[in-house]
Amino acid sequence: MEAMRIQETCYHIHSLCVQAKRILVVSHENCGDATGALLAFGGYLADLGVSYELWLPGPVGSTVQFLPGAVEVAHTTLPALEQFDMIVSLDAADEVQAGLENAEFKQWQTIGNPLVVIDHHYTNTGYGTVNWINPHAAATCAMLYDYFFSIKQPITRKMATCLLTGILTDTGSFSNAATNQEALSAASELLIRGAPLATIIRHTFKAAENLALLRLWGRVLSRIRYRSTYGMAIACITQHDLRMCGLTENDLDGMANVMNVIKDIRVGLLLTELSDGTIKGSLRTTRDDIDVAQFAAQFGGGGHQRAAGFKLPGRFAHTKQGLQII
Ligand SMILES: [Mn+2]
Repeated sequence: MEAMRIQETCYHIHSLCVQAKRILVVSHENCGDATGALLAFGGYLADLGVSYELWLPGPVGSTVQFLPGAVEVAHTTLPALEQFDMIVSLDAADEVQAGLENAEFKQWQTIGNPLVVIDHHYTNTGYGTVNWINPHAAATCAMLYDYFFSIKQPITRKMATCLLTGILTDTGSFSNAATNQEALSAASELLIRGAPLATIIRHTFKAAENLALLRLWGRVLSRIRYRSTYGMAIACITQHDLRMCGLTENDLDGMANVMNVIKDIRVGLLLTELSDGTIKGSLRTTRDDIDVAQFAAQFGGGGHQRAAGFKLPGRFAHTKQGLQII
């Protein structure tokens, strides 16, 4: 029954894509799954011959710039929405994450054009006119694999590369709890279609071999504090740290996973000071009995049970008590 419903949803989304004149595809910034899903969907629309534009609210992260088509992705201001009669939002739990929260978007929504949301965050607000939300999926890229399979869309080598990257990054190379049989099976099919596993791993998981990142890790790890009341380890990255290591915010994809290697903590929290005057909080846990998405929601954020995040206005300042958010 469930499989039937997914099949119907896929056909419905496919028919909307075929009928559209020009589609805007959006996702959230700095994540392998988001960028992978965006580019794979672009490959599919190109194959359909539908006019489209790919857009992210920020630049493509440095670890996924190798993906085919990454240079095509626009990331400055949101394109004028009047030129699109359909929007597809991938891997973004709400309009803000997708970068769609402006007044023009509110206006666009009143026209009644389709807004298709495909996502696996269980905190997804269902902000589309068509919502396909599967919190059991390992990655949005795993859902898109099902989508292409359902509508019998051939998956090219380029699309397979993008999809496998999303599955690998969201499952931490099949090491975290998001890993499931469907993800492994999809990965196996994507390898058959030519996805270069070794290349993807080299770009997305060997970042620590980069000397600048190792230096940053050194600074961050040396400052980790432990709050025994909450069983929480807290680390922070300041703009000063980034400057000292010659890095930018876009080099930090996957950094929060460092918190996962600490044994015997309940939650890891990485606070990153961003150049736009906000602090980004990234929460990780390896435990089944803790839901970090609920924690993030208290600060207006969201995510998954084991990985979530939020953003708050603020910056770090040195005080007598050490680094504090002001
Ligand atoms: Mn994802």
